[in-house]
Amino acid sequence: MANWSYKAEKFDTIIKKMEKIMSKVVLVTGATSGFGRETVKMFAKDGCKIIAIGRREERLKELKEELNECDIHTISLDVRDKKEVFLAIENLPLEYRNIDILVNSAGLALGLEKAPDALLEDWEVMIDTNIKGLLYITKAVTPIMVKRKSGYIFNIGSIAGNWPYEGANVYGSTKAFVQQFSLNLRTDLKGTNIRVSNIEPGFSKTEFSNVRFKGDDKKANAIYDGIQPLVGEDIANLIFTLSKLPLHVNVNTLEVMPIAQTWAGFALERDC
Ligand code: NDP
Ligand code: 8X3
Repeated sequence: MANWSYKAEKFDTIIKKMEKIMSKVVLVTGATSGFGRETVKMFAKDGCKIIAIGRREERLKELKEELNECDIHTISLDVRDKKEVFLAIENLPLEYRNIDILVNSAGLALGLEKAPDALLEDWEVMIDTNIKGLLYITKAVTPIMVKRKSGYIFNIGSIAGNWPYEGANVYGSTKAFVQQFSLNLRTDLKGTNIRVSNIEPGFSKTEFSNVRFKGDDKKANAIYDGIQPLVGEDIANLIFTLSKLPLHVNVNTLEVMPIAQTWAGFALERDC
């Protein structure tokens, strides 16, 4: 009897080891907050091995502690640092190297001033993060997927990439880039089995507005008064669901808004 339970235990250990080897590797940027953080949690709880990237070390530590049963490799990294991005991917621990899913969530908006009053420095930070940072990560990770002829890249675009609104100027333009890049990337990856989806969320409650209003939390919180926004979990859930679709199905773009949000229409200025 004792011998049987010993054998069953050993079998269980082997199965667990196999599951670990077989489990998917998911790399998430922007893992310290909002959509990225919830995406990490969802995939980690599904048994995936996670590479979580963000600048705030304390947040990464907290995430690792919260998911202490899961396999999480954290990297404190500024996606604008080209050299560091490539080094980080090159030096991944062996068991995290075969990245199956990439979620490019790191990004931000800075300011809501109209173009003439906006700060050029804010524009530069948005371009460097939302466009160049996303490109560095994608360029570093894609060859791994191409080599294995499999993978899924999720880019987080925005409704702001589709619809202009006052003060969105460069932020919206960076997201229009992300949309067009996603479509072109998919075109270039024809024949590799790599899927690419551009997720385009609308009004959502994360730390996005706190960052946009540069730490003015009162102003940031006020915009959610009386409105039920999307939350990080909603977007994580969509990413997770798409990742489970049959391998021959590619959702190119997915625009999603809370039910409370619609369009404002065109504006006309009379006698100008
Ligand atoms: P959050 O502010 O909650 O999260 C942004 C994440 O991006 C943080 O983890 C932050 O980490 C990371 N990040 C920002 N800059 C850098 C950088 N230079 N290097 C590495 N990481 C960086 O906002 P959201 O979760 O809402 O935003 C995620 C994405 O979703 C963004 O691309 C945003 O534009 C987009 N989006 C947001 C919407 C919203 O209304 N919330 C709607 C549509 C799209 P850290 O500061 O630790 O580096
Ligand atoms: C964020 C959504 O509408 O605030 O990308 O720009 S919006």
